[in-house]
Amino acid sequence: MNIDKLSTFLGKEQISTEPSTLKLYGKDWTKHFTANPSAIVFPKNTAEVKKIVQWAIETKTPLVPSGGRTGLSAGAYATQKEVVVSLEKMNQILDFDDVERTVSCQAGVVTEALQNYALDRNLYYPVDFAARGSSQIGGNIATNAGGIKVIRYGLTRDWVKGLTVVTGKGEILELNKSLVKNASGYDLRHLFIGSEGTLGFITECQIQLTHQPKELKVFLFALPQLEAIMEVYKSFSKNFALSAFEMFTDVALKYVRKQGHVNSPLEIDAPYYVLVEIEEENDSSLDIAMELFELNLEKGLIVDGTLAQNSQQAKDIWRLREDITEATTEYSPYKNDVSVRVSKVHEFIVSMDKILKADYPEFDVVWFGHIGDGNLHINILKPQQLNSETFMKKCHDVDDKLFALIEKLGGSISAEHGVGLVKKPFLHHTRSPEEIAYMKAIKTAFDPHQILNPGKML
Ligand code: 2HG
Ligand code: ZN
Repeated sequence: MNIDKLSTFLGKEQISTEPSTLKLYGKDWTKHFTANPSAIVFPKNTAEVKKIVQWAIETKTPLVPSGGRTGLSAGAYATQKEVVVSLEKMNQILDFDDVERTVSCQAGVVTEALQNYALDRNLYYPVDFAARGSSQIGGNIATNAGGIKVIRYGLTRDWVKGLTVVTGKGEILELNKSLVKNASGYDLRHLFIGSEGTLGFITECQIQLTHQPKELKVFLFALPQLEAIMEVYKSFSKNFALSAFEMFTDVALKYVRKQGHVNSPLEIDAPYYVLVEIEEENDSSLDIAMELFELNLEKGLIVDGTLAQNSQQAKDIWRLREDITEATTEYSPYKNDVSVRVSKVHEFIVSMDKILKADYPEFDVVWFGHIGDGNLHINILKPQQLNSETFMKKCHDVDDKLFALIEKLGGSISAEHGVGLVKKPFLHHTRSPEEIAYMKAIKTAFDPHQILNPGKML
């Protein structure tokens, strides 16, 4: 069997065909797919990844790169007997450069470990999201992960100074080598960021760290109507470089409350909630924020609100937003993760609300997201008695309308979760035929044997 040849360069403990391991590593957090890998391998360094790719070329074996498996677009699923290459044993932080404040890591370093490494040096890695405890930096780079601080700190892309990759031809490339300035032609590093494992394996990276923010203040506001969301956003973003502006609905809150871990600190229930986080940059920051809160209350744009008085209260407010995914996962949600430019958010949410109300009257629809950067998550919960196939068909019927709206507004069918298998049929709503043709040509240049994550994205 082909797989036996792997043991000529990998240890026994680095290869598994155990059914329970196949099941676990053959998938990510996406629902409605079935894992079916033929083996899982666990390389320990770039040289081993290179050998695995060479073996895959020789044996014509498709490979699926796998990180923390927290993806939500099935980008890390092996459904066709592929060999899954888990980077989890490549979890070492290799070096810290205290002149540049950059850190070199292997791809399997967990996001939270990197954040803590930065904190230990009085520094900050600002890309953050609820899956921080499991997601890995390589996967974050492969999907250009966003999360809750994009509005202030940008995406993963903005923090990657250099990459080591193994292409589909089995070559090792060192891209950008941590340079700040480098005008020597195409920046191939950026092709690999967000490539979802279709061009090569990201094995090591250099990540920029930054200074820690000053004290963060967290508000939770209850809003009486849809129209208030962007009005409140405008009033706060005019006065502050916001570090987060997140929204969720009463339906989302209902599921988080049901879990029983955390409750709303507000006295009044409302259809919409926003979480606003600001950095207390100077002595008057908090006064200005409180004045804005009052003003919005007077205008009726906010009906209730609270400011976290300590870090525990701030954490609890954040949990109301961050726990939504976990609180709804048992309902096998069908997920959309869409974006429009920020100035179109209002038009988008008003039209989207109409579509959802008209087309999903029988389903619980949970919507929430990073509305300050134009990204909305729409989760349709599957009623228990409905089978997966019928449910998915209904979801796709509505997708047509939703994506037509996205296309009209010049938005994206995937803001931060990636294309994977889930959004592949809809890519044309966001990318022109010419763009898709260039994407395919780029894929072929780096992976001429089509062994890397075949069937994903394109
Ligand atoms: C979040 O923003 C994640 O919490 C997950 O991107 C979103 O579950 C989702 O749809
Ligand atoms: Zn998100």
